[in-house]
Amino acid sequence: MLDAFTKVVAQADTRGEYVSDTQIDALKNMVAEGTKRMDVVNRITSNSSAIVANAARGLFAEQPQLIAPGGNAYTNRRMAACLRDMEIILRYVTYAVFAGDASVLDDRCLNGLRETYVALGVPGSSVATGVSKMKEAAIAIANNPDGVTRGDCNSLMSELGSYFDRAASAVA
Ligand code: PEB
Repeated sequence: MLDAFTKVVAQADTRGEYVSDTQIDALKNMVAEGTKRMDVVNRITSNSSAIVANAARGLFAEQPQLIAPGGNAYTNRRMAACLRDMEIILRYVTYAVFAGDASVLDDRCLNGLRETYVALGVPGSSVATGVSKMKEAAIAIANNPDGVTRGDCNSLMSELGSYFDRAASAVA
């Protein structure tokens, strides 16, 4: 598992080089802008139940076959497993934003997830739809200007979005 700093070190070490000025500048910027990142993690974390529940509701409204008899979220056991999976994915996305690096998400959550869903007969494309609904909700919450000092959050929001996209495309 890497973060933005250890990744730069690992890459430099592979080439046998010192950390470059460009990389130092990028990391300096990340530190300077660090409060925004922590705010994003905090906001998503404290709204995680609503993000998961609303995304699941939206998914089942669009794909009612999932909750119909025989569907992949039919019976409370499968419904619980589905909500839990979405919560797990959201949690790993918050770790990736926190670390500024996708490797924790890749290694501990997404690696082999598609194969798991194939083996279980769970439709990966439906999971991907649920993840993209969490993406919309999480960005709306993280990018809400109320109650914070207004700043430019565009690159942070696109980074956040990219982790959800990564999760969705890993299972779709
Ligand atoms: C991945 N999900 C399920 C299982 C596993 C995962 C390993 C099998 C074991 C179990 O049932 O608990 N576990 C999960 C994950 C990590 C992990 C992400 C990462 C670290 O360790 N059903 C739907 C939706 C979708 C869904 C499309 C969006 O209709 C999910 C939610 N996952 C779902 C369901 C099951 C499951 C298991 C229904 C149960 C399948 C079954 O037993 O029939």
